[in-house]
Amino acid sequence: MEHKKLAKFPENFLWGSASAAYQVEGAWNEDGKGVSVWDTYVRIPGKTFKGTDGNVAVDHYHRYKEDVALMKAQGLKAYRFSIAWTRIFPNGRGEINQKGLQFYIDLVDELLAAGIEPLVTLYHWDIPQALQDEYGGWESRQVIADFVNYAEVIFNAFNGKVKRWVSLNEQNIFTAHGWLLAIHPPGKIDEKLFYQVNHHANLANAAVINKFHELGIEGGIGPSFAYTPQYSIDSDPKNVLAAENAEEMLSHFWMDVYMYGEYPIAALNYLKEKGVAPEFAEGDAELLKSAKPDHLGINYYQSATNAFNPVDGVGFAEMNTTGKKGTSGESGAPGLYKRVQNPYVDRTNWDWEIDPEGLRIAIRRITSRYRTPILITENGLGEYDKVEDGQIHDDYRIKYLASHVKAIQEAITDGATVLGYCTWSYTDLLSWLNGYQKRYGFVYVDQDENQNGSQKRIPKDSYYWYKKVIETNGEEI
Ligand code: BGP
Repeated sequence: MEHKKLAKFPENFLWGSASAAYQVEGAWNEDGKGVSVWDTYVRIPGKTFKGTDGNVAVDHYHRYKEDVALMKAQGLKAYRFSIAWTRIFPNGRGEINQKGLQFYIDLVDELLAAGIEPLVTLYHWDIPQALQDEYGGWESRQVIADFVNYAEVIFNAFNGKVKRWVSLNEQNIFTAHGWLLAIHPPGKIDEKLFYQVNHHANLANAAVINKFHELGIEGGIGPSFAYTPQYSIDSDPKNVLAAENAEEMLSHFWMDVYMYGEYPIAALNYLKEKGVAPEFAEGDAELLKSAKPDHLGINYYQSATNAFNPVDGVGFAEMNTTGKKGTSGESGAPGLYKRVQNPYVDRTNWDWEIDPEGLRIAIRRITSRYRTPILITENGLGEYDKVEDGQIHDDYRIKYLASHVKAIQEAITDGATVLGYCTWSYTDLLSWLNGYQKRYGFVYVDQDENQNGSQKRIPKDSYYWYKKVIETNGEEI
């Protein structure tokens, strides 16, 4: 649809930016914090780019006041961050670690005093190692009760102060990477277990949403899904079906459960045929149906293009974690789809396709299938940045972000409800597998890929660009 004139962004639109505890905080063993699965995983040789870890990360734990001051000067309206479960309950449950909780109380108060709305993610991948050791973490249903118990403490501590919540961040990524591809903790390859783990995460998500509503917490909650809209390479029906398969298995498989409380028919049928479908216990179906997210969080980075993949076709391939363009292999799911290069879009140095139109398509598809308010909880460009005379001229990032903001505006003009936009990320931070050389921030952090540097903060050109966007409520992009 071509519009003669684009709608204005809503008055209270949340112009935000995001981070996650493990990627920014550091202080990995301070003030009583317990060990998370990521603290353990990064210590296994060969798992992350150049062995990078979040021991110090970008030292946000000690520098949060400086970071919030930068946000305030920029005029940021919202800051999305996650709480480390291991700071609250070092062993996953039991006695509250007051010092750990205090860090987040201070952070939230600092944000509120600066006029910035805190958006809190309950879980951004860092489950306590103690729970992993005790019962396999997400592999056991026991995790549901422990997660709800942890969340309840957080809800009560911030009721009235935090209005928008994210339950689970990118369940599709942490489960697939952890139990299917063995590139995130606990590093397993077990398809049946993967679907079961994912089912437990669905139940935990539903239970936490219900708890939030039961407690009558002010505001709204929903999961953040990593949505990659799937395209077909052309109009050959075989390829179109491959794209449908990908959308069903990679998108609806999660979002239908969040929004309808049911797995999509063709996907579940396929898993049953293969003998890997999740086992339902009594009450599971009802629990999934009963939870109603108030919004759906979307992390959007790219689209994906598909072609037919026979049963003996390509499977998973190495990912490009080195930043050498063109080094990612061809990957797919045999008998379902194969990911191919889209000739119409460019790619980043990490081979992520740059497709702003894809964000409009994503919002449109979600709006039409689920009719829910959408919160863009992540979107951004990971690139190399260079300091020149004390400045960072990241015009490529501005171009990326501006085109995505425009896509959101077009989607709003199409009739979608979008509550806000959080860029990834506020400061530069640890990219899980790609280390510190892949930068996303508005604020440069002086730390090289070998983790050497002063941690000095320098606002990039994109910082000033976003300041203007916020000031004009998106009139000037
Ligand atoms: C999302 C995660 C973020 C962040 C981002 C960028 O999947 O929610 O935590 O890391 O992607 O990804 P990467 O760091 O791999 O470039």
